[in-house]
Formats: sequence, structure tokens, C-alpha cells
Amino acid sequence: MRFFSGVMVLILLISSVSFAQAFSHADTVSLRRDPAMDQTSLYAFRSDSEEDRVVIAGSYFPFASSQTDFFHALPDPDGLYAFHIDQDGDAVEDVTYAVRFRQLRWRQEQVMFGMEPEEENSIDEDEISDDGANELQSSDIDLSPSEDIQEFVGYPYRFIADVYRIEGEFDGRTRRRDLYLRSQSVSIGAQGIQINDHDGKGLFFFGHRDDPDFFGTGMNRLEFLSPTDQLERMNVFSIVMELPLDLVQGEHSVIGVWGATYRMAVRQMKNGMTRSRGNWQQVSRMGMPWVNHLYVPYSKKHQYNAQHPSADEEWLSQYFTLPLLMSVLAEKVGLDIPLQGRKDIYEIYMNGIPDVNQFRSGVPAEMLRLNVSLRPSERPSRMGVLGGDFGGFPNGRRLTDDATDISFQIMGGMLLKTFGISFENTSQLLLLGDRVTSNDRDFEPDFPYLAAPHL
Ligand SMILES: [Ca+2]
Ligand SMILES: [Ca+2]
Ligand SMILES: [Ca+2]
Repeated sequence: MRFFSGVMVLILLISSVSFAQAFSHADTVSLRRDPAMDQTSLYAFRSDSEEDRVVIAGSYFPFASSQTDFFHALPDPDGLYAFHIDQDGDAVEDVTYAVRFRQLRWRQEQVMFGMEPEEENSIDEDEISDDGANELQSSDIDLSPSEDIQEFVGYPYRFIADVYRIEGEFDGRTRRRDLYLRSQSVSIGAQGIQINDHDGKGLFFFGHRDDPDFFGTGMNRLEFLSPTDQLERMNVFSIVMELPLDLVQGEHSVIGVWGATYRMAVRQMKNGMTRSRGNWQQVSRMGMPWVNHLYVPYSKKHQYNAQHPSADEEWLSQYFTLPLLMSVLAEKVGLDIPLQGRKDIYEIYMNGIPDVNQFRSGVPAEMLRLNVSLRPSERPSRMGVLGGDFGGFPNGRRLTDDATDISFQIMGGMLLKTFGISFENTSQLLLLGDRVTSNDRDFEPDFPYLAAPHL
């Protein structure tokens, strides 16, 4: 049966991406070694429980699978976690929300779980002054006991988060400018959710959650007949923000969002401890789902993670113009799809869809573009724009959007007509999917939306 063989090849195709590298999970060797810095997903959507608010969420540290993983699947105080927002389409961020975590130190004699950590920062902060010169300073953050910091019974850690709102271009040096939210408790494991409303300006969540990505893959027909979510029962560490429109939107109705994580350029070992200094270097990037896995060749995957979107036209765009996997889809899966003149893929990933999520004029760049003026759908489709629902991917991305099926069907040509290219035989593309259509756990109806972590 051609249908079966077609789907089987697709499944093998996904499998060749490999189980451990779905979406943007562990997409390079470097990130496999540095999971705390590995951003695996990015979501941006209009909140449907709160008027005029936008939710932006990112996940890190993939494949945490059980309660014991709560002890190590944690954010790294030596890294920076950022969400960049382009408000005018020039592929340069206009606002950045950057998060740094601090781990509180335990006194030497406090080695038992459940004891109170010392209210002191454990990190030696190498401050970088505005002229770029490195100078060592002691922490200037007051860590006096705060009601925000809740008891951590059973965990030998206490983490708190600081959020920086940085206006203008993030230059890799800015670290302490515009402290926006200070000393927010981090939720470890299944403990109570911490949510801070910053003077009514926004909600923030930091902590373990169920991995919101879902996809199926398998090596045999049995797996196809009974598809399973390969990320079932997996947890991640997540950052979720829900912000009023005026804090994310500029003069345009579209915003471009991407996530990035950073480490300082130099790491030093001393007395069993690591210390970092130097400018922030980008180590992970996350825009639209599946980009690094489906479009970027192996030799360039590190480059994707290190590059700023403003450089995309120069090097990344070529892979959308003639995707390597597209001819495989056509030949091996037996799809009758046009292989030439496929400007649709380039446009969707680099410019957005006309009248949906495209800037009126803009620099082509790969990011998650969201038209914030489109109200949330009353009847959301997991297929998003492909299902006639403009409230979802590729207009931003909601948690319930089936990003795998959508991404493969876009590659097949499902939106060709939108770009004035005639293509009638779209029904064959409907078999492009992994047969897993929803997350293993229901998402929360309200903030922080992501489902509670698995124990
Ligand atoms: Ca901009
Ligand atoms: Ca899940
Ligand atoms: Ca799917």
C-alpha cells in the first residue's frame, strides 16, 4: 500500500532525525553536553484567558523524565536566558526580556535537606562595564529574606530569578540594565507554582513543567498503528511570561520573537568551581519549530544556534529555497509536489504570510512572527493556519498547535496557493504527519498554561 509505505518512509525520515533530536531538542553535540542552555521550544500567542496579553514561553533542559531529574534539570546561574522581540521588522530586537538565575549558597555545616539556605548569592559576578572592560565586583543584589522566597522542603537547592528588560539591541555586554523583576522564586519539581504579577504589568513563571512538545516516531508498522508521543512523561525547565500588549508591541500589529541562551566567553576552573567572564556568547537559538532539524544541514547546525536573525538572509535563507528534505519527501514518500520555484517555504519562514503575520516592510529573517491584533480563535485547530485558524502556527505558536504535522505539510506545499503558485493536489499532503495529535497531558487553561511536571 502506497499510503502505508509513504507514511513509513516519513516516519523513518523523522527517525533519522532521531528520537533524541525532535523539534529543537539536543540539536547539536554542544547542546547535548550543555542541556541547561538548550532551548527546546518557543511559544508566542495571544492569551485567551486575559484580555490584551501575549504569552511567550520557552523550555530548556530536555528529557528530564522523573522526580530524580528535578535535582539536576535546573537552570544554570552561569547562563543568560533571553526572549528577543522585534517590533518593526528590521530583524533587530527592540525589546529583550532576559532572565538570570541565582542559586543560593548553603552554609558549610548545612548539608541536610530541608535546612534553610544562607541568604547569599553563591555566584561571583564578573561585572562587565559599559566600555567592555572586565572588572570583578561583589554582588550588588540585596538578598535579604523575602516573602517571595518560599520554603524548599526536600530540595537541596533554592533558586531565584531576576528579569531584565533591555530596550534596543542586546549587545552581549548588557547585564544589569533595567532590572525588571527581582528575586522571583523558582518552582522546582512539582512544588507549588510561583507566579509574580509585577505591579500588574505581567506574570512570570520559572520552573519544571511537562515538555509541551509532542511528536511520534517509530521504526515499524506496529508503532505506526499505535503511535506514541516520544516525549511522553518527559519534563523540561520552562520560563513563561504573560505580558500586556504595550510591553511587547511597537507600532505594528506584528511582532517577531526568538529565544536565545548565552554563556560568557571564558570559563575558568578553580578549586572545583567554575567561574565565567567575558561577553555573552549565544549558544542556543529558537524561532520557528523544526527549523534546525528539517532545514539546516548538519555542518551548519551550530551556526544556526550562534547566529543572530539579521544574518539569516545571507546564509540561512538558501536552505528554505531548496530544502534538502523536500526532494526526499517527493521521491521516497512518493509525493507529487513541485520541487522548483518554492518561494512559499522561504516566505513563510523568512517573511511571514501576507495579511496574516508579515511586517509591511521588513528584513527577511527566521523568527516566530505573531500578529497580535488577531484575537484568539474560538474554535482552535491543531493545524493552525493550515486548518483555517489564523490564531495559531505559523502565526505565532500555541501549545496545542501540531507543529510537526504543520511543518511537514508546509514543506509539502500546503500553502503554495497562498503565494500564487497553483497546486491542486493538496489532499496527498494530509498523510504528512506523525499521528500524534496532542500532548500527553492537558494544558492548563490559565497561566502558566504548560502542564504540571511528571513525577
Ligand atoms: Ca527591530
Ligand atoms: Ca508532554
Ligand atoms: Ca502530530
